[in-house]
Parts: sequence; C-alpha cells; structure tokens
Amino acid sequence: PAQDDGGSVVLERRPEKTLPPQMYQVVMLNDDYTPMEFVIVVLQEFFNKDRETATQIMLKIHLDGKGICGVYSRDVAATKVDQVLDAALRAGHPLQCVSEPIE
Ligand code: TYC
Repeated sequence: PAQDDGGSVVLERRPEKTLPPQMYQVVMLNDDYTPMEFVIVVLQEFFNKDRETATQIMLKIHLDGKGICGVYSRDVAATKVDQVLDAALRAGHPLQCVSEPIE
C-alpha cells in the first residue's frame, strides 16, 4: 500500500501469487508379455478403476501401444509409477509406465 497526497491508503493490485499446480498424466505402455489380467488388476488397484473401465483402458493400451491411466499432481503421479513398476517387477512382468506433464 502507498500513501497518496491526501493521506488515504491506495491498494495496488499485484499479479496472482499462486498458479494451479502442473498436472501429470501417468501413461502405461504396451508390451508382448505382461498378462492382460495383470494390467486390469493394476488399473483397479492403483488407479481406482472399476473392472469394466480397467478392461477398456487395458485394451486401448494393447491396441494403441499406450494409454492414460490417470492425471495427478507431480508427487502422486510419481508414486503411482513407483507402485506399478514395483508390482510388475515383483510379478516378473516387463510392464512399464511413465509420468509426463500435460498442457
Ligand atoms: N499386450 C499384452 C498381451 O497381449 C497385454 C498388455 C496390455 C500388456 C497393456 C501391457 O500395458 C499393457 N498379453
């Protein structure tokens, strides 16, 4: 605030302080070895999809080579990727997924 000549307070508008956070999409990649059922379970467990939706996403990835599992803040997206890669490694499947900024 600055004082004008009359002593009254002038409030000057400043640019907005906060922007909405950058969002990230978690993209799952197709491969020739991971069982379809495993991908469906992963989509249900870590991305909170119902079985119907999980099956549709899995088939889209299978046909197109990749597909979006969800959109999250950076930290949540990174955690989802970690959970998927850890589950795939433990099960002995080569399933891969990545997080990428959108817009
Ligand atoms: N292509 C795999 C198969 O035929 C299934 C699959 C779907 C694998 C999606 C990975 O992200 C994936 N068994």
